[in-house]
Amino acid sequence: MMADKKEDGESDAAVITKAKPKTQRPPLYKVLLLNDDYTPMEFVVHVLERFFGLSHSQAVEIMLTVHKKGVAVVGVFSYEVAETKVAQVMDFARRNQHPLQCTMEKE
Ligand code: TYC
Repeated sequence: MMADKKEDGESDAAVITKAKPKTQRPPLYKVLLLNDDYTPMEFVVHVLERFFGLSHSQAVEIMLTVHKKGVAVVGVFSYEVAETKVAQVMDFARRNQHPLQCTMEKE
């Protein structure tokens, strides 16, 4: 074979392969608050401050978004944290006899 004759399928194109380590991040979950016609606005604001650590103005803003649009994302958390927040909100609403609904969904 001649010195620089290529074998079948061989080319001069440079192939650069970089090992890309695939870091596995745990999936995140959005916690959603749903609107209803009965839960008082102040109660929702209190829930957002108490369980999500929001400032009063942030809490009012999100409550109003839910009130107008029907739903809003309150925060994004790991599965366990999201599950705990949903349980805390649902339990607190139930104990205060408000129909407030809080759910989570995979991001
Ligand atoms: N719509 C309710 C009212 O008019 C207020 C409200 C806001 C309820 C947000 C639930 O997630 C909610 N009193």
